[in-house]
Amino acid sequence: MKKCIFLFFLLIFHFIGWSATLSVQNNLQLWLKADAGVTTSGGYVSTWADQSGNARNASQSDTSKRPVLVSNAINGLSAIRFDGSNDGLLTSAFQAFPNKRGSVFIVAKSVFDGTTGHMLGTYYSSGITWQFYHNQDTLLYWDSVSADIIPQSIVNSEFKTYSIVRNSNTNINFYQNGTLKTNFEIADNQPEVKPLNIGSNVNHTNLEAFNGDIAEILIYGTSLSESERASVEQYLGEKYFNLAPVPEPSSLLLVFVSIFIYLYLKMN
Ligand SMILES: [Ca+2]
Repeated sequence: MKKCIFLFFLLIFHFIGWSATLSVQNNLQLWLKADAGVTTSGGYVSTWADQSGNARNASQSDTSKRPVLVSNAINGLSAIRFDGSNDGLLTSAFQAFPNKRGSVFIVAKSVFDGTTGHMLGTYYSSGITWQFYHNQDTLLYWDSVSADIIPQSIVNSEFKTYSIVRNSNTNINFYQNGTLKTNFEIADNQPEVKPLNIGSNVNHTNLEAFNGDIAEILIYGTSLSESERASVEQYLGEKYFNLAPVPEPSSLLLVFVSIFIYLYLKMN
């Protein structure tokens, strides 16, 4: 019985301390993850439900444009696969960069097919919009005013975490798997309130369909601090890339509680 109680506490410690949890949730505008909230029909994704609490669910009514839910795509977890032809999902309209600030995280795998692949953005035919897309191994930013390229930012057929932080009116920092790769200057603009296109420009004739998988997307309506950004990347790293967990203060407390209980039981 005493051993059972001890093991029970160890079990609690294990699940609280070592499961990947997202601790930074302030100003979270959109949170899509392929291991939750995916509605399929015949294997094709009709709705990818927003986990941020804002109900900005991504959906596709045209069955020929629905991506596929692939199980066991990365580290035993699911991902959404876009066919590079015409697949794309669309959210309700919102401002992804309020006051010209924002932080975007994407866990994705590109499969080079010789064409441009739109991963994420609000690209339309007119207005100030934004778009992150790739052309082979180069990630590009385009906002209808300014454009920039991040050379060799994409590795073919490999999942990576891409983090994009707009931390001033005119600067964007770009990180790959938690490492700063480059920063680049953009025009001092305010993107318009638009639905978010995922996987292709489903609202535009220039589809630029993305060929590859997306496992998770997080968009914050603020420029995250260095420690907040690192915390989000830690969560994604533990979940998808077997990054060693960093014990939180709460789990360290549980270790001491577990040891205390063990010693107490031993003495009695
Ligand atoms: Ca299709």
